[in-house]
Amino acid sequence: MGFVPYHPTVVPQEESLAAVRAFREHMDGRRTVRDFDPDRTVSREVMEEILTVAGSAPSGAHKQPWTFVAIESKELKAKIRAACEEQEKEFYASRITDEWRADLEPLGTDFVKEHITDAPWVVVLFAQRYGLDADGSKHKHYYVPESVGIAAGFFLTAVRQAGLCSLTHTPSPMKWMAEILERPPNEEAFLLLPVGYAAPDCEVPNLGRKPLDEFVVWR
Ligand code: IYR
Repeated sequence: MGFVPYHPTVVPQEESLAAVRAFREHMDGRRTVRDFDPDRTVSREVMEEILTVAGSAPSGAHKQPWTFVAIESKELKAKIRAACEEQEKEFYASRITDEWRADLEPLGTDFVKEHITDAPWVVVLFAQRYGLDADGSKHKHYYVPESVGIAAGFFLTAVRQAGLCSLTHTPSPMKWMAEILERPPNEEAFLLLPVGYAAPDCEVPNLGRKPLDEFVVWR
């Protein structure tokens, strides 16, 4: 591998504040969207850029322990939706606790998952618990949830930059996902991320975010 010189673009201190403030305002506008416009498509080219950003995330020992399955096929999306809804039906009917139900109430979620068939793309992010070469040999991956979580964050940020919306959906358990998508045994489904345009009549919960002094400690 070796080393190469690295000279990142230097932003002068006086421009730094305006630059990060503009980005902060842009990111402030990101919302989790559950109502997608089924009539607006997103090109594969746009998806490639978003996924390239996601794949640029740092990872344990640079193992890049993620696989993004980008699904456009209507049949496959319908199959995944049916499997998710079967799972979620059981969750909302019996597995959910009273406290959990109360916590989800303001978000208005239920077992119906239109977003999986309405969004033009559904990306399923898999975590590679270990590396598996074509010859069947295994090798170690490190800090897998941390690495895959960071890649998901990069993905959501790129989706926002592209003027699109997404949602982090975590049907659980999700063992069947690897079967539907024919993934190898080292891969475990981590997140389901629909991507598309918000429907014209889309609404989101009227929620705010914690102010800095509630989640930052300065020392
Ligand atoms: N996975 C379920 C329930 C759910 C759980 C949490 I925590 C949420 O923030 C939202 C939903 C579902 O997708 O409906």
